[in-house]
Amino acid sequence: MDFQLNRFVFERVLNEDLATHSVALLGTLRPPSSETSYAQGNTAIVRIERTALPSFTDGLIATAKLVGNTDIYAWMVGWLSHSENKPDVKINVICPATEVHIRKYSKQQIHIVRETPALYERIVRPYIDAFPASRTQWIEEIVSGRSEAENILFRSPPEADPFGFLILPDMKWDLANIASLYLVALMVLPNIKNLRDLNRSHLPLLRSIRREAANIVKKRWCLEATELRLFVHYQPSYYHFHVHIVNANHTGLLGMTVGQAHILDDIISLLELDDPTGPSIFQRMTLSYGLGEQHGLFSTMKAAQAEFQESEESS
Ligand code: M7G
Repeated sequence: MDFQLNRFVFERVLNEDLATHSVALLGTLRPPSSETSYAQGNTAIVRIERTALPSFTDGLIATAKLVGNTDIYAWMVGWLSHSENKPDVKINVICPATEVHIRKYSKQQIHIVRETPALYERIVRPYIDAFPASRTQWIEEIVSGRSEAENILFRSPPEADPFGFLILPDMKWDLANIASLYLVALMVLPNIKNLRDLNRSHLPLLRSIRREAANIVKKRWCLEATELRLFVHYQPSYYHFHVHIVNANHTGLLGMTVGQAHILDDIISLLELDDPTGPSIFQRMTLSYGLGEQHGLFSTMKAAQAEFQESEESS
């Protein structure tokens, strides 16, 4: 095929995939000269995909603009060359980064582990309790109004306590592109640490997060409630209850992996069906999820998996 990109006449976007940074365009190919024409038609599809960034980016970013910052975290957009166009990259900076951050962002193999309620009590709860308060200082900064105050989209009234929450843009979002809209609902108080702590008494809170998230995106960005994917991570990075609120079409994100992301609607439904008298379903069930080899829970949880193999072999 004789093809030069400058002969492509754009007609419409067929698809845009934010996860692979690719776009598929439909158009036509102008013939090289007025005399020639294409016997079999000139409809053309052009798919453009961003190539991998060089591993050493020093000097690569020509300009960067701060989007937001809280505590040790800052996020910005950047341009690879000096231009007025949309930014080329999104940049996150953590400084000073802790050992936990370094491990989280290092390349690693994932293993699926099963966490029974007994393993939660023996291994996971002590792990969570050992985190210093500084780990969630950024949440304290936001809740107290010292950071990101201008970005708060919803704050529940004081009478909502102890189940008050606020909704604001997540630092994963560039605040510009609705296709990648990403908000987070953060509990005001640190009394719910994770999925395992949820019980039927939290149903009004969870329904209220679902309702307010839908109200906000409708009012601000004209998105329907059905265009949102609300989910909770287990294991999360931060043990202070929060809900991820993401454009339903923004798929393929790492944090949406099966096992890690629990859709809020299912959590609500499980609690609605739960036995109101005993311990909650999330205290009784075995939860399975992927753990990277660098995760602080990895060695103990991996060693504990041998117990399952033994009981399966004997049954
Ligand atoms: P998570 O499930 O604990 O961990 O979610 P993850 O980072 O592995 O997804 C915490 C969520 O809070 C994530 O979506 C973060 O991007 C977001 N987040 C983290 N920090 C430190 C900030 C922050 O300082 N500001 C805002 N707005 N969001 C944050």
